Amino acid sequence: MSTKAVCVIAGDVKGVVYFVQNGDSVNVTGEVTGLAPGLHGFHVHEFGDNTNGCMSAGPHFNPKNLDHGGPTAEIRHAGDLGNIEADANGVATVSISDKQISLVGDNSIIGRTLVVHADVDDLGLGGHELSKTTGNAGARLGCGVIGICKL
Ligand SMILES: [Cu+2]
Ligand SMILES: [Zn+2]
Repeated sequence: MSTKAVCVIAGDVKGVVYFVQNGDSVNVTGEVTGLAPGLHGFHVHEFGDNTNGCMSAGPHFNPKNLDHGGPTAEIRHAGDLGNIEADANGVATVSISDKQISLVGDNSIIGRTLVVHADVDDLGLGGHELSKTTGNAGARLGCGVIGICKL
């Protein structure tokens, strides 16, 4: 049983994000650089496949087959971690605690892909045709596969 994972984000933006299982929560911490200032959608996507860049990571990780939502919504994809916010220097500090993702069991995100988007995730509330599937978060700027890391 692994309780710690890491993702190296590559692409038009760069970053390193750690995942640590803490009881029934996962603490997500790290930094992403090279972003435009402001909010950017931040999700775990279904597949750990980057053969065609971030596109082959597939849709949001959604083991319960629900609509897209915000991280605190009851109806959401497991992979819906909301937004990260980049400062004026384009640096986003990640600090999230989430109970829908896990590093063990059916909702494990090990071997899946973490994606950072160009645009804000509307958390399912934007009324756009994509709001209920992707939050209309736009292009995939960077991504990486979530892998087991040393404790
Ligand atoms: Cu995404
Ligand atoms: Zn989603």
